[in-house]
Amino acid sequence: AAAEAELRAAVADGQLVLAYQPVVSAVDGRCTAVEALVRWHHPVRGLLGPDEFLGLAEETGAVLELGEWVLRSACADAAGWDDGSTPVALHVNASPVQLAHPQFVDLVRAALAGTGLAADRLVVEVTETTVLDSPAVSATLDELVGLGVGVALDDFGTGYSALTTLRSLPIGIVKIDKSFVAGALTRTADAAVVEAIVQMAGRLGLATVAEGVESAEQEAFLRMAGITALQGFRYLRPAPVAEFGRWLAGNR
Ligand code: G
Ligand code: G
Ligand code: NA
Ligand code: MN
Repeated sequence: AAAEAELRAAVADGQLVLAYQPVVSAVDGRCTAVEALVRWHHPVRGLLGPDEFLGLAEETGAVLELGEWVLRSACADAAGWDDGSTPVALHVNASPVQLAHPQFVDLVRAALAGTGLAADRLVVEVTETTVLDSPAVSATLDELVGLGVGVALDDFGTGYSALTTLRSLPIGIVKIDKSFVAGALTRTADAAVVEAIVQMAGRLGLATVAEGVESAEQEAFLRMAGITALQGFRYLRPAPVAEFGRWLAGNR
């Protein structure tokens, strides 16, 4: 309970910050999107990553306030990157608890209206487990798509229901989990999985993003496989908003 109170206070007291990591086109290397990743500047423990507090946030429901803060802050930042000619989509992660909340769509609508970000600039990232767990999630995703918001399936390949999920939900983007990218050059099975996902997604009319790209060799393999876009330390590590803004100015 102490930890929960501490987390809720962190949201209210401005201890959360966002890091931004770009997604670049596999065709020309230009930035097409950016993912917002939350961190907690803890007054005593220092900078914490999501793995250190999202579990607690989910269990306690504090993830609702946290998620609202992330949405509003990221949409406000993204509205500031609009240069009128080279659109950059904003990817925001949504946890199972957030997606299952009856007010989630209202929250998204309010964040867009409050910041002036166009709905078609926003993409909500969901995981396969999220999608599996709740039947109501499907209706929520349909509503988001109705607004013009995109849906990306995160960490693809690590869950159970990959194929049926892609067919039955309004997903536009598949993000291939970084574990497959990490193994693609050395393990035949990982390379085969990447190639199969890209081909299947292509047949379904979905875009593909490879996560965790670190080397030129990985990038070359992914391009050969027909990937749409790339994300990883090779392009930029998740960066504070000002640093991402400077990087974006030279890469759009
Ligand atoms: O960079 P990194 O350690 O931030 O990301 C770890 C995990 O935390 C990723 O799986 C990412 O999807 C998740 N994550 C990052 N930011 C958020 C957020 O704002 N909300 C939710 N629900 N998950 C996030
Ligand atoms: O699950 P989600 O994909 O949203 O998580 C993104 C996580 O992957 C974050 O923790 C982020 O810091 C990390 N990440 C981003 N790019 C790379 C990369 O090139 N290599 C590795 N190992 N991790 C990465
Ligand atoms: Na993500
Ligand atoms: Mn992922």
